[in-house]
Amino acid sequence: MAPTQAARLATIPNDLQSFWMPFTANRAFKKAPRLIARAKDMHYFATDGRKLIDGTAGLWCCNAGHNRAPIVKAIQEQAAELDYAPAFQSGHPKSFELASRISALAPGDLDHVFFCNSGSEAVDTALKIALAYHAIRGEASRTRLIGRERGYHGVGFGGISVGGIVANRKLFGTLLAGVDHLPATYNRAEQAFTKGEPEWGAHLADELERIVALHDASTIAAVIVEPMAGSTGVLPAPKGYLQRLRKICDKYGILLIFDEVITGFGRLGFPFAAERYGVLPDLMTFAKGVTSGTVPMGGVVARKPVYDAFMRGPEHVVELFHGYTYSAHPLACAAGIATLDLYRHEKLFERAYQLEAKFADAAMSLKGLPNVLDIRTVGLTAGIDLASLPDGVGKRGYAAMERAYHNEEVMIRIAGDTIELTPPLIVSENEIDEIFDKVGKIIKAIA
Ligand code: PXG
Repeated sequence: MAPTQAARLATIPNDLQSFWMPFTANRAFKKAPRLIARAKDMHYFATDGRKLIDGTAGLWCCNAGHNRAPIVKAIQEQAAELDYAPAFQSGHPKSFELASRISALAPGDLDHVFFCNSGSEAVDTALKIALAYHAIRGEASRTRLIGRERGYHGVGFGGISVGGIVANRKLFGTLLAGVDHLPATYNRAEQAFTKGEPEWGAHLADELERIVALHDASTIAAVIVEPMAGSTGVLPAPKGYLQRLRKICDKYGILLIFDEVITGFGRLGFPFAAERYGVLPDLMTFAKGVTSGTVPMGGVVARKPVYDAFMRGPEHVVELFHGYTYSAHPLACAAGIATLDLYRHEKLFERAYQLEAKFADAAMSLKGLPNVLDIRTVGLTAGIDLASLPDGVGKRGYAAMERAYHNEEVMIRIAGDTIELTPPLIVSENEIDEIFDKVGKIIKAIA
């Protein structure tokens, strides 16, 4: 007999098979699950009660730490007051408040905020705004988008097209047409064991000149880069690189997009990396830290001239045919406002700035351990490259992650055989030492 509806709705907590987990080795995970039940401040608690220190702010998003009372309260109150309101042709006050707060925080005339629900959506939104911007100004031939090798811009078709990670691209067809890529900025021989921005590599921005010469500026809409490539192993921009990219974009009328999904909201000791580097992009994406990971939210901040270019024609007509059901969702807006308040009250961006040197020293203390090929740091972020095992790229990294969860009680991220550490900005000096001590033990154990 078929199960009743009630039986089908009942929870079946011990079945791991139904959930096709994202970016996860499903079979290995389901044999030895790494389950998390709750979290508080700097810690996760496993389902068996063990307390793990969070070395990664979730997935680079919980910048204020976990389950912070003011954010939780704001979300709870918002859910009780207004669960949902359409953002198309109507609005709720907190969406305007949060947009004003973000534009005040963003440098220069990055003054207009378009909301979506994730970093991937933010990237696709930014790319679409760039294309439409040129089209409405009568330069519809500017359709080409330029990304970068080793770039990560989420998993939408736009994002994987401009992104530069082969595994994220190779099975998904022809992607967007008319995309080209700058070379990655990482070179181990020139940059190994650099704290902060490497001296070597600014000249790689000049590759954009080569791309312009090949395609002609009249066909190029935008260049998108992460100021610090996070997902591919923490690759800070070389000194002067972003400045050079800005200059070349200006020379040819190409829009510059900074993907600040990771670097936004304090990760590099500033509200946005654009400020750290003194370079103003035309469009800037954000997500993750805007709500400290509590409610999904992403967005794009546009400079005034970009926004103004759209604000013409008959006033009853929609200016940009783009948006999501959950753009500016009330829960996300409430969470965002409370998160920005918390960042300000606890001076968490300044805290990240002040802890940067300590964090870099702690990371570099692992130099010389077995298989450590390079360590890179910037802000409260570190990437540690380990030599791959002869029988498979990523196997040593996987072993590190398993050991971290099961034995050392620390949450780490891996990208292949690179360990990434990006703790919440509330991390204390002692906790920085604790995290790197544990990672040191793991590296020795899997040697
Ligand atoms: N742009 C950048 C620069 C990102 O880092 C995205 C876009 C996409 O965001 P969403 O919200 O769609 O996932 C990201 C996401 C990791 C890791 O450990 C990094 C991300 C996501 C999950 C894991 O490297 N970055």
